[in-house]
Order: sequence, then structure tokens, then C-alpha cells
Amino acid sequence: NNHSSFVLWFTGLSGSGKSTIANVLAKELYDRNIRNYVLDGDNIRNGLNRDLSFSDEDRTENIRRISEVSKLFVENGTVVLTAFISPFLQDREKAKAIVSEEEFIEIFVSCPIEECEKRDPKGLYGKARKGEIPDFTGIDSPYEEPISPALTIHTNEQSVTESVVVILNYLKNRKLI
Ligand code: GGZ
Repeated sequence: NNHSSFVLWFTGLSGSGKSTIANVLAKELYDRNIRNYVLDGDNIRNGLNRDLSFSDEDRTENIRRISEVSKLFVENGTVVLTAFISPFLQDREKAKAIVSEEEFIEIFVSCPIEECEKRDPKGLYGKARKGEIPDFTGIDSPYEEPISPALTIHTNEQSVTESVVVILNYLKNRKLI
């Protein structure tokens, strides 16, 4: 399949649905013969970035390394889907500059923290409320919302399937797929 590659940069709170949407979308792209790769906590924070904590400085370094890796994948002709909280505006701006502005598509996975906390798939919000996880995003560490993302997905109002369709339509309209 002949297409230019790009990065779909998902950003949002823990439990907002970034990884879920990215993985379903990855399958849809694969089915269209579009080579792609999902970068998320499982393959990055457990490997390349296992030395990093959740301090502000380490989150910044986390995002910087992910941006550089994404750039390599794009050079290789692979569409990249990144699913990290990436809470800081400035870090996402730097990510855009590293990848290149034209190839960076920011997708805000928006979900009220109350809803994320209700979902709490890994029980992390519960632990954070009890003080067992310090610097937890949305509780005692900030999340800075994107100012002008390419797309905003409201996962409390839209199903995963609906969200994926919205993103696929956006990519079709931009003639990226
Ligand atoms: C936020 C944390 C924390 C703290 C562990 N704050 O729901 P999850 O589990 O799977 O997603 C969260 C993930 C966040 O890692 P990122 O690399 O995406 O964060 S950042 O972009 O800010 O660097 C959560 C888990 O790691 N987790 N401790 N204190 N999330």
C-alpha cells in the first residue's frame, strides 16, 4: 500500500481509552494493508524506558524518547499509534517538532476523571486515592489538555467502534489512507 506515514498521537488520562482505541484502529489499518505499530506502556515503559519514573522530569524524558522512536518508524514507512498520557503541553509540542509537524496528528481522548476513576481497570485510581501511588495524573499530578488537537474523542459518549470510525474518516478526508 502506497501512503505516507504519520504518527497518531493519543493523549488523555489513565483509563480514558487511549490504548483500547489505538489497538482497534491498528487492526483496521492492518486490514487495509497499512503497516503500523502501537507504542504504549506495555512495550515502552517495560523496555526502553524501564529506568523512568512518573516524576515530571521522567515523564518529559519518556515522551522525548517515544518521539524519537516514532520518528524512526515513520522514516521506515510505518504508521505509528502512540498511547501515552503525555500530560504536558510543552512535551507534546516538542514531540510534534521531533516527528515533524506535517506527520504529527494529535488525538485528545477526552473523558471526565470521575468516569476514568469509575472504570479503574487496574485499580490504580483507588491506590492513588489511598496515597499508595504518588504523582498520579489527575489526582496529584497535572494533565494539560490539548489546545487544538486534530481530533477530540469523547469516550464517555462514544463507543470504541464509533471512535475508530471517526478517526478513519478523518484520515480518509485528509487522504492519508
Ligand atoms: C499516571 C501511572 C502512574 C502515575 C503508573 N500517573 O492506566 P495505565 O496505568 O495503563 O496507564 C498509566 C500509565 C501511564 O504511563 P505513561 O507512560 O502513559 O505516562 S506519561 O505519558 O505521563 O509518562 C497507568 C500507569 O502507567 N501509571 N503510575 N503516577 N499513570
